[in-house]
Amino acid sequence: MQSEKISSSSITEQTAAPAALLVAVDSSKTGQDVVSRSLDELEDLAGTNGFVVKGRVVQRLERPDGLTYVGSGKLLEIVEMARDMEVDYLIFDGELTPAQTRGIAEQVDLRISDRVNVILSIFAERARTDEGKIQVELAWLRYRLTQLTGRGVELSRLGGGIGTRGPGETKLEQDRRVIRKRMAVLRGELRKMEGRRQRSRSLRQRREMVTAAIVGYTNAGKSTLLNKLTDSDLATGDQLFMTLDPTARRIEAGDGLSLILVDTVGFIRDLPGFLLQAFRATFEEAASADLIILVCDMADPDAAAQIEVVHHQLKDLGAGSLPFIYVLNKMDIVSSEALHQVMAVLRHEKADRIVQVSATTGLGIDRLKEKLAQFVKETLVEYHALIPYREAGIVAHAREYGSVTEERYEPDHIILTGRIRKSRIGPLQAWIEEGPQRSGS
Ligand SMILES: Nc1nc2c(ncn2[C@@H]2O[C@H](COP(=O)(O)OP(=O)(O)OP(=O)(O)O)[C@@H](O)[C@H]2O)c(=O)[nH]1
Ligand SMILES: [Mg+2]
Repeated sequence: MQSEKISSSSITEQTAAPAALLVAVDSSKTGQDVVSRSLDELEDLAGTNGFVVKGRVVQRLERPDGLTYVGSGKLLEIVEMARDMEVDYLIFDGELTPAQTRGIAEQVDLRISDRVNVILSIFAERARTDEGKIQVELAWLRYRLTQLTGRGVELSRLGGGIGTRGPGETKLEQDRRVIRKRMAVLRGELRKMEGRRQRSRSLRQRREMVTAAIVGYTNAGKSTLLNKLTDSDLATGDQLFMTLDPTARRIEAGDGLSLILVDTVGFIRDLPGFLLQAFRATFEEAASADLIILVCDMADPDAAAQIEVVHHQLKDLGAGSLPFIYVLNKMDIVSSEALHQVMAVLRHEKADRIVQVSATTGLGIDRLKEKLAQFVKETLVEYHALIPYREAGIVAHAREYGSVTEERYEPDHIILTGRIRKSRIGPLQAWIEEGPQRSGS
């Protein structure tokens, strides 16, 4: 976010942070509770983005107005308020359409932003790796394009009949072309990076590594938990979207088995589609894991609703049917309301899939480690197989999806011993010694 520098001679309390007023619409559908929580969150987001929030305005409407979001009358009222509070920004709790952005700008002499813009700005500030930066830029461009498209339609109508071109339209077409070109370049670069990641993913599989993705709402304590589990020091903080780049760490699970833990980008309500799209590769990291560790912020009264948001978005990413472990984090400062509601949401889950921890005090961490070790053991099976030479291809399969500890070439078969993912045992099954198929032979 741009912010004016204060000169050293400045003696007022005025800070460089721009002041903002939050604006929301409360439709009968949403309800007051939901609106006020959404505004709490928007206030956090705005704070993370460097704004100082001076107040909130909620307008009851069936749905946001197509041109002014809150209606012209209300908008005038808001302008008055903003003047009294010395506010420079209005931040709308939603995604403004191009028509609304223009409609509001025509009536209001203030700077305008919305939830999507705020989230995008945070992402832009946070991205550290090349991949993260490219993803953010792609998201910006995709956003710009939707805004331009909307406007373009109207301008071309203004331009007259078919074949005539208004000057605005030509410029727009140029803009769009430039954007599309840049997007193509960025996509190409991303593909190269994804290729690299794919390779390291299959490397992990070949090395028999079971992977767990740590997912959850933003600020739930995912990175803190990963640090605690693996004695690392990834950046954490009481800010939204601290983590934008997935980081993997290895944890020993006993008996010489280990597990790869992957930290991920936090989820949030109304994550704009184009952002999800831009970060898809990152989120897919979670979808390709063997286990989802879903971290909940038990200090947040909204924890139960956050679990549902995460569930929903994971399902969209194709990770809905993976095995889950629910980690109820921040139990050192748990809100009893959150605990009550979360337990209600998880009532159908097996009790041994729920662990209460505190990633800062270490409470419950050993129990979680035990569960992870148990999961690794359940995921892999030990086998001892006699493979006929005509099936020698199975040896490569066994190497790909597990670890081979013994490989001996006897006159009439290959003796193979090792561990393999249960889900990949198929081709080996018939040749396992002491397995049901071989008993008696
Ligand atoms: N009291 C308490 N605070 C915690 C606990 N776990 C995490 N926190 C705090 O919660 C805040 C967020 O923690 P992070 O680990 O950055 O959260 P995250 O889920 O990685 O957040 P994003 O990367 O932004 O999505 C930090 O200020 C942590 O110190 C806990 O068990 N108890
Ligand atoms: Mg994090």
